[in-house]
Amino acid sequence: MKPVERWVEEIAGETKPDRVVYCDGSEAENERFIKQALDDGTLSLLDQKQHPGCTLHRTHQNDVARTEHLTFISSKKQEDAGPTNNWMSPADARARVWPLFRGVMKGRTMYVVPYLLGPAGSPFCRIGVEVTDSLYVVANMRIMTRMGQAALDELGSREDFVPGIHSTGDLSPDRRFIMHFPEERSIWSVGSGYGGNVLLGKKCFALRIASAMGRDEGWLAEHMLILELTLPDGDVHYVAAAFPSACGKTNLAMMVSPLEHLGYKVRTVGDDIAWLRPGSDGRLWAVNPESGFFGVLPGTSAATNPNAVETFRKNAILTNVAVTPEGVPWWEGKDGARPPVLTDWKGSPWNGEGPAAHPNSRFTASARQCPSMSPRWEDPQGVPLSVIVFGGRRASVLPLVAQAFDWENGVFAGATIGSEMTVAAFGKVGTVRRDPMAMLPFCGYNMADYFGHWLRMKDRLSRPPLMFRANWFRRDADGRYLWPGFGQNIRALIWMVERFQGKAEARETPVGFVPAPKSLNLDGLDIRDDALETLLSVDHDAWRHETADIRLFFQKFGDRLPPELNRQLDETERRLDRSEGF
Ligand code: OXD
Ligand code: MN
Repeated sequence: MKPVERWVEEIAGETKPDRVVYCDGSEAENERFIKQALDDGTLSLLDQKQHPGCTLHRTHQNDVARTEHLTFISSKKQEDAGPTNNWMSPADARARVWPLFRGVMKGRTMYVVPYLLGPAGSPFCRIGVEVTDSLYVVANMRIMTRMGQAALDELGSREDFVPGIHSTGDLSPDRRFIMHFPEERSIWSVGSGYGGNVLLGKKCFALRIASAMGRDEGWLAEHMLILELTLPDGDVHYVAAAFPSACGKTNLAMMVSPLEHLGYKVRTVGDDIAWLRPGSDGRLWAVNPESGFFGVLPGTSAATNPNAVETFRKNAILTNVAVTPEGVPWWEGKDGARPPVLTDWKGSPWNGEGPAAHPNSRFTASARQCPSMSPRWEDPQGVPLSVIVFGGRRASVLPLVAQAFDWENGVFAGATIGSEMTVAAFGKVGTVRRDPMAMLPFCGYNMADYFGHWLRMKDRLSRPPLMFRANWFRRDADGRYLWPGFGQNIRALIWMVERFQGKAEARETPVGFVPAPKSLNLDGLDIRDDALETLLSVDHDAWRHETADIRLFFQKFGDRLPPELNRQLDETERRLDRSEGF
């Protein structure tokens, strides 16, 4: 018996499914599963003329987003999970959570989903096996990962797969747990049917478990999009960018270049997760471990993201959208007029109160259907990075773009990035939630050690990418956005890449290099000079508050924080003092 079969038998012995089905990922199998899911109501068909092969799924109303407070890192020692993660000891996990799996699959089928993260045969490639009692999970994993026979072939008799156990359980939030065991590299998820909690290849493996693997093996698992930017001279560059959830990563990754006629082309490599490793050439190489998108629908239209619209036009799973009586999906911000009659995301007639689609409604669609994919998106070697961006959503303080002085200063920039709370998030509106490298909910170990890992990476990079802060969300005194965003963000990306080439001019500020006057390509863009000035300005008073707030944030990590980061903070304050009035 192969190790994977032994493990499956053991889990089936505990969860007691009526039957066990190994998934091969084939077209025929998928058709069978979809038919079954349509019959049992897990999925329903959308209008097949406009959306061939597309289905709708509604989650339970109390189960519509990732539940960070029910997500745990279960390392032997609490300090190894660190101050930013919820921790439960492995013994408590056994005692409190494991009993929820006992007999939970009685009357259900247990599907065994073998999958690869990263292209088969790539040095980046890793293997996972998820067992689940949800056909919705199987159908999504088939799109999001390289699932089925290819993974079984790669697996052979190996033991080094990441096992993940998922059961929808009874969907009670009181019995919902998303557990990660970074030391033994395994995952348990119970009581949820929402994507981010149950597609165990995504946040659970590709970020939380993979970040711990990366620490031990000398690479990085990051919450980053990857895009390809081609310049008019034919030079091709790759950019990885970390932004907290809901900052438009998918839109940036799939951007349509408004400067394509001038030879500036953008193509997509990934929209959410990047695995990064130093190459023998001293550059940092990146791969997208996923093979599909699980993107937010509200606000997605032909105007904001035409490549996404084309990607989910067919063979997609739409979750928690509204529908017309004909089964045409609808969400706030979709193209065209709002249809007069809608069934809302809960399945009730929409009465005009509140959003018709859930604000976190999603599409799951294959990257192969995305018109903007780069020909290199599945390159087994990955793509070499010229630029790393750390983004935040800030109405003030952060300039549009600022280049870090060096690697250490770049790690400091990433470690201190944050977003202002919006009404949609918990906490006080306007206060800043620090979200280092956009990994706050996704780092599988102590973030202080994670910063140290980032710092040490430099020793293996003789040609490191340049690092930048970016902020598309700066506003004027009346609350209006100063920067047009979306495709126009390419102008900041061009400047970053031209810095890497040693071409673009910069002006030094206490918090990094910002574009010198006229060094940003603003061709055809209507933007006022004073808006541009504010976008590129460094407000000393605001930055003093910022550094004080960062100091408080760093204190959370105690002695474990690498001393380089406090040194960077001190130096930032000294530069602010020295350049008073500048
Ligand atoms: C996501 C997230 O779903 O970051 O990608 O929340
Ligand atoms: Mn994400």
